[in-house]
Amino acid sequence: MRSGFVALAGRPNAGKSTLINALVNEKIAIVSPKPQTTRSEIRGIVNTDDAQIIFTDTPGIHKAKHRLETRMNKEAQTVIQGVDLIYLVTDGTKAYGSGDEFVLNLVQQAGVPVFLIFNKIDCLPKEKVLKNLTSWQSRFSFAEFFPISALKGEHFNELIDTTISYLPEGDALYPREVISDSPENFRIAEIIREKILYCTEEEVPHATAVVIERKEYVKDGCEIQAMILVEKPGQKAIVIGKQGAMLKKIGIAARKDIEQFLKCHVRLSLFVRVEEDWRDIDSRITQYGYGHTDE
Ligand SMILES: Nc1nc2c(ncn2[C@@H]2O[C@H](COP(=O)(O)OP(=O)(O)OP(=O)(O)O)[C@@H](O)[C@H]2O)c(=O)[nH]1
Ligand SMILES: [Mg+2]
Repeated sequence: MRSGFVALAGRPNAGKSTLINALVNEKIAIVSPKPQTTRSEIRGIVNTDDAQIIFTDTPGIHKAKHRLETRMNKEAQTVIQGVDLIYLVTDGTKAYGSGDEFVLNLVQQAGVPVFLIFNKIDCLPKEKVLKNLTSWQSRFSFAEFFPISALKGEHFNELIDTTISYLPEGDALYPREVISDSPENFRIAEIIREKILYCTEEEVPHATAVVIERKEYVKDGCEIQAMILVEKPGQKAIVIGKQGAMLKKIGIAARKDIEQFLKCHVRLSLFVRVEEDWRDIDSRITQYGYGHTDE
């Protein structure tokens, strides 16, 4: 039996969360076209007959502007330092840049094997894939290269088998039925945040936090009350929309996904509150459950 930890690290928007969802075959991490979607580590567990792989999705590493972002980067760096193997996930459609170099340096410091996961190849002709891969090859002695499409989710058997061959001998750390250890309320809050990421633009999605204030299972389903925190009154107006239209749209989309997740009927009430500059207030960031905490 082999078991071990694998970090999915890389720049924002590379497809790390899409990949972890595909690997565990369940949507455990939210995904969006906007960078900095993931704010905290998310574990996903894959079991085979003779192995257990504990994958950890991490926030995309980027130049931080707020305390929240510094803590997101720290979260990724802390995860990288504690694993047996790293998947450096990269968007194959983008040219190698200084952001990649920064991430590569961090990954190198971990001193464990690194797989280059060259993602989004469904968007690239084969010749381009080879050309872009070559430009990565010279920069670091990657243990393995895997050109993939996390979105299409095909050909993961070889990736899983090779990954297991790099893990140490050891017992399973999680019971076989556990796919993720994220708390239920966090997953629900994240689903709501994902809908906000899709429905709003510019600074609004990044300035948003979601907290579950009440959740009660009743005989015909589940009643949930969630608070959406934003930083400015103008952002609150946008999230609520004209006559509440935006909040309604977010609520309908979120409820559908939460019902699928909880497998029961859901009554979802959303509220919006301004919490000025929360992204620079440590106690708030901790309270909302984002980023690395030193405590
Ligand atoms: N075409 C294509 N799009 C992809 C693929 N993988 C991910 N995407 C898209 O890329 C965008 C970002 O995906 P995420 O999985 O949220 O990326 P991430 O690396 O987790 O991003 P952060 O959480 O911000 O660090 C989404 O719009 C995905 O649908 C892929 O293989 N092909
Ligand atoms: Mg992500």
